[in-house]
Amino acid sequence: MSELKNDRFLRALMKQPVDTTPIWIMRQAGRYLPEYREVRAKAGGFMDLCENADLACEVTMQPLERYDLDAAILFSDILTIPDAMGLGLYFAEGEGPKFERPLKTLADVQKIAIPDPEDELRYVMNAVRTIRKELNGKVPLIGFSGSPWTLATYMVEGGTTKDFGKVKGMMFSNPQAMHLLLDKLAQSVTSYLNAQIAAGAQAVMVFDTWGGVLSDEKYEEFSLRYMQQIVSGLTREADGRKVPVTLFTKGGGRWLEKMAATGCDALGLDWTQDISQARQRVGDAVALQGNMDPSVLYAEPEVIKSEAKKVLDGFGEGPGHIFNLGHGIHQHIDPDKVNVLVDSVHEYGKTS
Ligand code: 1CP
Repeated sequence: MSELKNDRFLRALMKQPVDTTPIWIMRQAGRYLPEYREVRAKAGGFMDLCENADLACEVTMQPLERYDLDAAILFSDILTIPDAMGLGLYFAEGEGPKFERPLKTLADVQKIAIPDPEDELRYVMNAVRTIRKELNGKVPLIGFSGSPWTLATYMVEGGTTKDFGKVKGMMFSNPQAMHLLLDKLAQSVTSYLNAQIAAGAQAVMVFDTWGGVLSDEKYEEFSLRYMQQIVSGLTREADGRKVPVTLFTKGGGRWLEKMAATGCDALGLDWTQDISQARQRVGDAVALQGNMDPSVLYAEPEVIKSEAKKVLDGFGEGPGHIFNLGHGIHQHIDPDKVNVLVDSVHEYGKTS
């Protein structure tokens, strides 16, 4: 494998000194980019993009051609695992992801099997291998998965939800079914991420987008415990380098210490958390990734620069910060605004 030319991102995740703060952006390949919309229209559907290694590679590279980003992220989706479990993922136009066969009962959960990442999910591993080759050491490649709880919400609800009625209903009325599902998902995520690492992913991130809707007690029992199981089962070194793992619970500000205690290397922060307070709470244990409000990118360049500076100043001096938005970039952002952000983080990050 080729030598890594820019390892700022990996160094920051390991809390090693860097020349300036590294930056990447959640959902950096996506609908705000006209070149993405073009390839997606040609491919037919979103899953057609994910299942074709050359197209997945092309859209992964698109933001790196426009911006001086310090990491690439595999173009795929968290819902590949439930799809491989046989739930029948489809995208209804304008409605987001849906499943043909959501899980309703313990018997449904008992029937699902743990997918073999080099079989049902081989298309993802092929994309990882193709992207690593194409990157040729330019920047590191991030692999990812959803957290068991977050995947379970889609699998039980059958799609996006606002009230989490069905999945919380199962959690309260049939905890045995929920725990069996979460355990199967934790095993699946662990082997899926380890396969991505074997295929060439140089860091991994677990997206717990919906952990924040749980109470303290339920978060520990139904989300954190299974992320802990994953962290404990991951390959932590490959090709003579550490493979850092980042946990991101959106709305998880209450639980940073507990998340850090899983043994992960970094925590993703959403924008509702104060990064300097977060650092005081956990800074020695883990690196921090985040956390500018994605909506700042609707504002003029001067506002973007001053808000980015606030995040950098908030983290303060010393290593262990990866700049990012507090959640994915919005669809209607002007792509030129991203250049303003990336360049100002690199410029101002030199002194902080
Ligand atoms: O119409 C389209 O072109 C599809 C839109 C789209 C895209 C671009 C979806 C469907 N997924 C993706 C890519 C994607 N999803 C990436 C690619 C890499 C990158 O960041 O550039 C990643 C990391 C994800 C992860 C993902 N998918 C999450 C976790 C992160 C987060 O944003 O909270 C979640 C919750 C999903 C589910 C999903 N898939 C797609 C959509 C629109 C959604 C969200 C649905 C919802 O809000 O419930």
